Amino acid sequence: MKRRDFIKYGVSGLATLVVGSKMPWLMANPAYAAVQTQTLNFTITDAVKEMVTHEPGNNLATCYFWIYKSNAPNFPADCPGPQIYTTVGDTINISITNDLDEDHAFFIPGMYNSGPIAPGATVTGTFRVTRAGSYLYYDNLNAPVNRVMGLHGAFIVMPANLRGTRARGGNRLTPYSLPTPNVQQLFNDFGRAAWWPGLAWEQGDAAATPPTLPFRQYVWLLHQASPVLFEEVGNFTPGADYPAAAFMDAFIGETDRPGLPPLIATNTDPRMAFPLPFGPGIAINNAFNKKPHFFTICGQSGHFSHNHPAITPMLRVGEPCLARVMNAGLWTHSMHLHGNHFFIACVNGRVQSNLLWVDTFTSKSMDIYDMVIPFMRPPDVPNTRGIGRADPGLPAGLGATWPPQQEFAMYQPATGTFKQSFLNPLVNVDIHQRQSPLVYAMHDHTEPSQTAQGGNYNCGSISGITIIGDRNTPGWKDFPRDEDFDMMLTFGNGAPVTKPGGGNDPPLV
Ligand SMILES: [Cu+2]
Repeated sequence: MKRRDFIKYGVSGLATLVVGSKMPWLMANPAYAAVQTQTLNFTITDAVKEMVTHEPGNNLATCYFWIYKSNAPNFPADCPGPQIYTTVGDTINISITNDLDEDHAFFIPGMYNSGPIAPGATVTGTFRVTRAGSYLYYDNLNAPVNRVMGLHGAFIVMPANLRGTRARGGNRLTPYSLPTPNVQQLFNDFGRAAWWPGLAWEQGDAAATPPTLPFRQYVWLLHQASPVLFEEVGNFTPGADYPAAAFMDAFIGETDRPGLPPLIATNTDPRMAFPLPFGPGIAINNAFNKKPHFFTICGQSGHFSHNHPAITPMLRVGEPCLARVMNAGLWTHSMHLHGNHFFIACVNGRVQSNLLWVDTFTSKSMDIYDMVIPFMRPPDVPNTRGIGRADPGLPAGLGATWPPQQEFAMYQPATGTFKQSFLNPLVNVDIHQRQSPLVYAMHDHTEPSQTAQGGNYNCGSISGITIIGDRNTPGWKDFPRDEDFDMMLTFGNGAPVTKPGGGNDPPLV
């Protein structure tokens, strides 16, 4: 274990490498911190990352990782490695240096395999991108240890033909080189069919505030981390592989072993059981369980993923988007999105013929699926005529149910709820939160993933969708936003935001 880097947890752009010059829409979005390149110049190294929780005594929780670090461009160390966006037909040069003590590799299924890279060695190569879709790049040696230790990242391939992909005219772009007729129909219908008002997936709107980018897509790269087990692997005999079977048993095994802490869930972690001031406070020691303590999406969790504009789509009704879900870890997730059902367009490389329209889908270890989120008006808003149809309104005098005018002016808790500031105990702040825009969660029904270190509920694997406006309701293109929300939105879209009907929070008292 060398711990070359310390990674600070928090909101920053998702490090993104863009191969080629065909993705100006991606380069324009600062939430991705995208840099254009033809060469993946990585070092396989290690780092300690500050995690989402604090441990007793107010220490930062940390976790040790093995990582792919981009040298040129020089990106900050992080787990996962940088997102890589490419186009079919691109040629990519590779230079990978192994700076760790044992053999490692760089592997993209069906496209590139470095083979073992000895400690201190550098492997170079070139390969051509052949198939559109969502992929993981990862270290396939000593599986699954090296991958789960953090050596993985998202590899996204866009189709080469930007003018519709099923030959005959009028077809719109899908994310695939050979979409099934039903996938093609879905993407053709966005922005055209009466029930999908607004924009096609490939359409942007520069005049919107903030501007809407075309080809809206998000990566939800799922991972789980055990600071206890990962540190043990990092401290293992230099040059020797940590036994994979023992790693899996410690990480996801279900049997308790005599004399050892029960391997059930992270809430058996004695560090978190009775922290001061509720209990005696237990000193940090090495007897904690080796289960996952942290559950991340693109390396972030809780607030940091749910409010990250490159992870959680913040769009208007009529601005459909794609979320590419990939599970680099060993845990099974069951991910439930609120507000919209989504279409499962591709599962493990197979573009689907029968598009399931669901609100929950299961992701097992190494599963990759694409979900198309229509960004329709949430159908559970009372509506007797069907999805997207004109709203007959509430009983006399109560107005319409959509747009959600009640939420526009509602604060929860109510305005005037002052609490002592976390940052400055001498200051009270109004903690009210406007119920507009509309925030819907994606949470994982595999419940332990919703915590961190057995406590801190909602510091786990969450993202969601946020509906910031409506392209189909005259006069309500954008919903009111307060300035704290605009901070995120501006970060995610680059352009200064003029908020419609919003207001500043009251001054501190
Ligand atoms: Cu749910």
